[in-house]
Amino acid sequence: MGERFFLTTAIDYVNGSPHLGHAYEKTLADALARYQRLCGRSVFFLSGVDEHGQKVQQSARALGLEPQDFCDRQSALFRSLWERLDISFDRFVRTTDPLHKEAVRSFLQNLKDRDLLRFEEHEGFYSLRQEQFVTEKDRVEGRWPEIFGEVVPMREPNYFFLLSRFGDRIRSEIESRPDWIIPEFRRNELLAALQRPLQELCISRPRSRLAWGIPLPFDEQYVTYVWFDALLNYVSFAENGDGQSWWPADLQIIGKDILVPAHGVYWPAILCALGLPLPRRLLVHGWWLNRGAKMSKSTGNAIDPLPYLERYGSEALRYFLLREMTLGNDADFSDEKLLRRYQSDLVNDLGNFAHRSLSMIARYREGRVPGWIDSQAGQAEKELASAFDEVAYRSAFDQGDTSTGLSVAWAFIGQANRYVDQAAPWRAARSPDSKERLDAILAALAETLRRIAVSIEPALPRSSRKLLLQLGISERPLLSGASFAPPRESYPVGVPEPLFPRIEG
Ligand code: MET
Repeated sequence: MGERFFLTTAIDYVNGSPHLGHAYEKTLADALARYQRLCGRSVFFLSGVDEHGQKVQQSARALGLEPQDFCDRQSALFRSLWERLDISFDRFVRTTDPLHKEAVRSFLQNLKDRDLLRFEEHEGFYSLRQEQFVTEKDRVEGRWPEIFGEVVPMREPNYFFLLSRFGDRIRSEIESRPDWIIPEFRRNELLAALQRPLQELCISRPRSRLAWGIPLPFDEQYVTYVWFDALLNYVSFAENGDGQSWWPADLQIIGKDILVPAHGVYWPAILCALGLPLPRRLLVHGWWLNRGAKMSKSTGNAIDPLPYLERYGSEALRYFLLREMTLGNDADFSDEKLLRRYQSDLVNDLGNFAHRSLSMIARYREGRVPGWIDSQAGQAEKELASAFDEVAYRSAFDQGDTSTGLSVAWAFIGQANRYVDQAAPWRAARSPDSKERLDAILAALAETLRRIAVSIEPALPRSSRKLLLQLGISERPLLSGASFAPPRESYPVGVPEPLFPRIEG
């Protein structure tokens, strides 16, 4: 087994339907998981859903369902959508899994035994939407920020995790890790938030008010606060069939709305309290906007990925999301942009190159790629051989920057298409003395197609596989094999079939 790589995504609340934003995060994680596999690492990709809390309980009630039945139904919806998008997770988290519940209870007991929990009456305000206590300090210009939804006064005894004890520790941990958060401006945002003194974190909810949660092991009158329960999924599910924990994660992928405080403050503090290491890196992505506005269940403007999946196919939707979003920023989704990317990048650049290469091999050499002879390579072939900037490709994907990584792959595809135009195999085919020249061109084309197939794998796994199979390759691709090394023996290729059908706008 080679080097290991453990990556996680946020786990989505099941009280809504999966929208494009969820689909993006899972696709981003998938592309990075596939990239790591392409580098030869053994990867554990963890993703799933968050099933407890008030909102889930309310949504279930509204439909007249038991929360568990509602969760079963919703989880299946998320899972099957991820399967359609070819999300290659290794384990699918559901926080109602008995294994997770037991793990959460034992973590809580551990904190209790170590005097890191305090029981006290708290009087203050409660945000129904965020399911947490808020304080006067959270008001902005005298008003509660919109993300809190309705805020009501509340007085209630609860268990508090002594978060404030860990403030200095997490601040210095984060300060000592300059690359901990991608992109960097988010790290500054977190460090600024950590300048303020931390409030203790209420980790319980009385059962009288909320029944749907994990009961505290030492007081069955209370259930666990949903965020505390959810964050622990990353360690409770960190086992990947080998009996060992893969924690710490090499990469945790989350949206910008759950860095402060959930993953940037609570999570490191919980890990410190449990004596566990921090994740190696956090990647914080922006949002897909619908005509400039955040997609959300409450505003009813969420974009459903399904119609796009149906119209363009999973490959095109994946490609679009990975290519169009500049890492860390927000991006605007539109049907026109998707169509444009589809036509230009997939149909014209990639599809066309694959099709013309394979059909010329079929037409001129009856589907056999001529064996490569070094001495036949001219300047054009040498340039083509070095046209893939693997260093730039790797450094982009290592940073989670799929958009730059794919633009490197597409620069290569562009160069490959220009090579065909310049080498003009059709001309060589007409002249009987150009047999060797034509052999060299066709061998270079097949080899270029193979290298392209390898480089697109993280974003376009199906197309990559189709192309490799057409080239007679059934092994799992590796990036170490992406350099120019055409076989010296002739070999047969499959009949070309279009990868991306034309779609009328
Ligand atoms: N369920 C949360 C959300 O959707 C994420 C939890 S990640 C531990 O925002």
